[in-house]
Amino acid sequence: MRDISLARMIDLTRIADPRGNLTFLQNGSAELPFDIRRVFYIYDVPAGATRGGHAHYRGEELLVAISGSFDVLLDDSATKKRFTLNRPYQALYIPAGLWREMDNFSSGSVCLTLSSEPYSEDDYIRDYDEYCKYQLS
Ligand code: T46
Repeated sequence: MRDISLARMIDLTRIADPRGNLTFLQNGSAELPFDIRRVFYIYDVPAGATRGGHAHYRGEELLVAISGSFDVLLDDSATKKRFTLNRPYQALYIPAGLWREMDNFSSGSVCLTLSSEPYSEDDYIRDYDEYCKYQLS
């Protein structure tokens, strides 16, 4: 059973500056739970759209709302927890094995995702019933 309590918000380093603030992430930093092997971002999300609807067998992720806001609903088949991401200096850590759905994207929002794995469709569970069986295995 992969437990939802392992998911958490992480405060990232923020370098405040009158010219504008700066946040960085690099492998080896204490705040990073894994080494980054892939980066992708989701943008131009239409109002009312929902994304996600899957779990990963191996992939761990950090999600950051680098612009705007959106919600992430995590589910371990026993417990659900909703997180609102709306700060570019906060990341949601999603360990492997949790079901996730994303909604409430604000206009102009951008979801930056850092992943511990390269892309592979084999790492996805996209059927919720299958996911619940996996959680019992
Ligand atoms: C996740 C959430 C937060 C690729 O070819 N390479 C990639 O690295 C990714 C992420 C996706 N794709 C392809 C696979 C699909 O044909 O892009 C298409 C859309 O992917 P998907 O429907 O999985 O997108 P989301 O927004 O539902 O989920 C994505 C990530 O897939 C997932 O890992 O946790 O963002």
